[in-house]
Amino acid sequence: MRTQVAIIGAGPSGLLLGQLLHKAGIDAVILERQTGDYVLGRIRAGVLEQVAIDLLDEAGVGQRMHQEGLVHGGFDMLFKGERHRIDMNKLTGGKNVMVYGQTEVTRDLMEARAAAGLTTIYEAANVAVHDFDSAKPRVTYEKDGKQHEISCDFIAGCDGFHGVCRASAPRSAIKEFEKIYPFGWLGVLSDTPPVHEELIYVNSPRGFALCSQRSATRSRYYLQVPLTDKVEQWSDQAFWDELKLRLDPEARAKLVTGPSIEKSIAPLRSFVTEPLRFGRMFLAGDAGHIVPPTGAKGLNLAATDVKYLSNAIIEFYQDKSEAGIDSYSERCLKRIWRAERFSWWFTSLMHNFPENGAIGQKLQEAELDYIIHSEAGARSVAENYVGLPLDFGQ
Ligand code: RFL
Ligand code: PHB
Repeated sequence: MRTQVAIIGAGPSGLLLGQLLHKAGIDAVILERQTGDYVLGRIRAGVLEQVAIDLLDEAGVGQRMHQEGLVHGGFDMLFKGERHRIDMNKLTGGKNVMVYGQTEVTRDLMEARAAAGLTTIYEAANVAVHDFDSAKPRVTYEKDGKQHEISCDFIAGCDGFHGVCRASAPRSAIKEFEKIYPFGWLGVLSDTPPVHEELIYVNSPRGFALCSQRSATRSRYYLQVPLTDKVEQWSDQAFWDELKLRLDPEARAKLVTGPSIEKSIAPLRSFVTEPLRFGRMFLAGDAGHIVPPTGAKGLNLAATDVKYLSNAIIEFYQDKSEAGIDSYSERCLKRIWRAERFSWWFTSLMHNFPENGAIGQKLQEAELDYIIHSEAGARSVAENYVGLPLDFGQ
């Protein structure tokens, strides 16, 4: 088989890239290791920045998002038992975020791809990338016991943190930066009304908690837990009991509990690969970087990578220019490091680090107190949370 762009991975990065290339008349094939249902079953991101919203619109898949997504102009920070609102909208001159689950984004993209009759090969086993240091890259894979090969002009590594593309880059050409946090997030999804109309980020001496949501009837909650905890150890009742202990009295009284429909533990890490280009292979999204989820930046960063990558590939075919592909890595990395800094800082501020002792908790509370009483402090949080403008620092 021959295509212009072989995209590895049918997560949000790969699907969005496929859609944007299709709009520009560029042919792409997507190879995905899992089934479509498996991809849709992964409960992940919930918050979209304006940049991601605009891009989904550009890809022609924004209709349901605008109908069902919830526009949020602020969020609460809870510490020392009291809640304080960060009015993002006011502090950023009118910017908001949209609460719309990654599952829904993925579903919209999958449906658009199917409607356009574009090729996605699910359950592609042993995907391998070859000759990306030449003008004739190839991808091989197995499907239904048969070996297949795709020749292409470019390979887009949209295959997440555990993917094959980054792992295939020459070790001498790649630098990796990593921080692993000593805790994870235990997440529960439940068909219960959210405890509050906006998100609540909680700093408590018992550990971080987050009250998020997917709709007026579906909630998503998270608890900081030790990395040694196993999800089987956490009954629904134990989860709700612990969440209540981390909330303020009003939220505790209002919290509606119910059976979990999904429960999982995610480790937290900060990770960046440099560069994001290896000849004719590019990394985009979680394949190139991971942020801890505290700032809700992962999916949004993936969307900006894809925006830069699709523009670069379109420029290559339409204008016969390599300027975009040459600057792809550097452009993305600037934005990635800014989001890495914010996600690391927000994680450090909101979580319990037992190794920092009682003084650590007091210092976090003093910093939180500064943020909510200083317009400059609050604005800094707000402008990062809604997402820095694409031309920031240019
Ligand atoms: P994905 O979603 O991991 O998709 C990669 C796809 O590649 C496939 N794959 C392969 N296919 C073929 N051959 C191989 N060898 C392959 N290896 C892997 C995989 O099966 C998969 O389908 O990466 P992508 O597309 O770059 O998307 C990134 C986002 O998923 C991620 O950044 C976000 O989910 C992060 N994140 C959040 N981001 C936000 O912007 N806002 C949030 O509120 C937010 N909350 C979260 C999050 C991530 C979380 N977890 C579980 C890590 C909350 C959590 C709990
Ligand atoms: C979510 O709803 O899954 C979510 C929201 C905000 C975050 C992380 C995750 O910072």
